[in-house]
Amino acid sequence: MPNQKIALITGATAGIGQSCARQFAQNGYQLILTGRRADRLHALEQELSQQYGTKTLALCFDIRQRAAVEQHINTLSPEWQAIDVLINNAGLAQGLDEFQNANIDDWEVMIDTNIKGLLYISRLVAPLMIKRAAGGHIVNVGSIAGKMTYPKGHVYCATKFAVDALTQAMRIDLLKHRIKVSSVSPGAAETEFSIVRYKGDLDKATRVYEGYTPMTAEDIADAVWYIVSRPAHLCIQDIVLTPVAQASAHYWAKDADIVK
Ligand code: NDP
Ligand code: 8X3
Repeated sequence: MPNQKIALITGATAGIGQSCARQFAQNGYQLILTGRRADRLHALEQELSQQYGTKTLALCFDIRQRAAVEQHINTLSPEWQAIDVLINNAGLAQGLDEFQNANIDDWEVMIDTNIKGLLYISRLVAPLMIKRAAGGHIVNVGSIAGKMTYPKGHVYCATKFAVDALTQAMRIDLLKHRIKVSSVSPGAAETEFSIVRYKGDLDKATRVYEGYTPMTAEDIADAVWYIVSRPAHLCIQDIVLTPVAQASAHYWAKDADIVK
C-alpha cells in the first residue's frame, strides 16, 4: 500500500465511526475498521471498496475484551501496522437513571467500553506509531458530557471527562514523538446512540431529537477530518460542536422556543 495513509477507526459499524470511515475513504485512506457486528463491517468494507477503491481490514471484536484487542492488534501484518491515524470512537451510554437507582451493570459497560477499551487499543497503537517515527494522530471522541455533567448523566459523563483527561495526558507524553492527540466533543447527534442508551426503546430514542435539528454523524466526521487534515505544524486540541439549538448540556432553544 505505498503512499497511502492508514486510519484505524473503532466503532465503525454505525453512526460517527461509520461516517468517519466514509470520510477517510473518500480522502484516499486505507482503513482498519473495528466493531462487534461483522455483517455491518463487511457491508461497509464492500461499499467503500466499490465506491472509492478503499482497501479495508475489518476486525471484529469487543473492545472491552483486552485479550481480543491484543490478539487483533498484535497480529497485524507489517503493512497494516503502519497506522497514521487512530480514531477512538467506539463508545456508548447505557441507561439514563438517577444515580441512586442506576444499574451497576450499565456502569461497568460504559467504563469498560469508553475508558478501558480506548486505553487498551491506544496503548497498543501508540508504540506502533512511535516505532515508525513518522508522527501520527490520535483523535478521541469525547462529548459535551465530558465538559459538564447533567441530570442522570453521572457515569456516562464521568467516562467522557476521563476521555478529556486522557486526551490531554496522552498529548503530553506523545509530544516528543510528534504524535498529535486531539478530541472532538459533540453535543446531540442523531445516530444509534439514543437507541442504545434506552436499550432499544425507539419511542424514547426518537423523542431525544424532536423539536430541533440535531447534528448528523457526517457533521462529526467532518470535524474529525478537519482535525486530521491540518498542516503538520498544527494541532487542533479539541472541537466542541453542538446543534444550533443547543448552547450547552443544559441550555436548549428548540423550535418552539424561538422568539418570532
Ligand atoms: P452509535 O451507537 O451509532 O455507534 C457506536 C459504535 O460503537 C458502534 O459502531 C458500535 O459497534 C461501537 N461499540 C460500542 N460498544 C462496543 C464494544 N464493546 N466493542 C466494540 N465496539 C463497540 O453511536 P455514536 O456514533 O453516536 O457514538 C460514537 C461515539 O460518539 C461514542 O463514543 C459516543 O459516546 C460519542 N458521542 C455521541 C454523541 C451523540 O449524540 N450521538 C455525542 C457525543 C459523543 P458494535 O455495536 O458493532 O460493536
Ligand atoms: C452524547 C451527548 O448530551 O447525550 O455524548 O451526553 S449527550
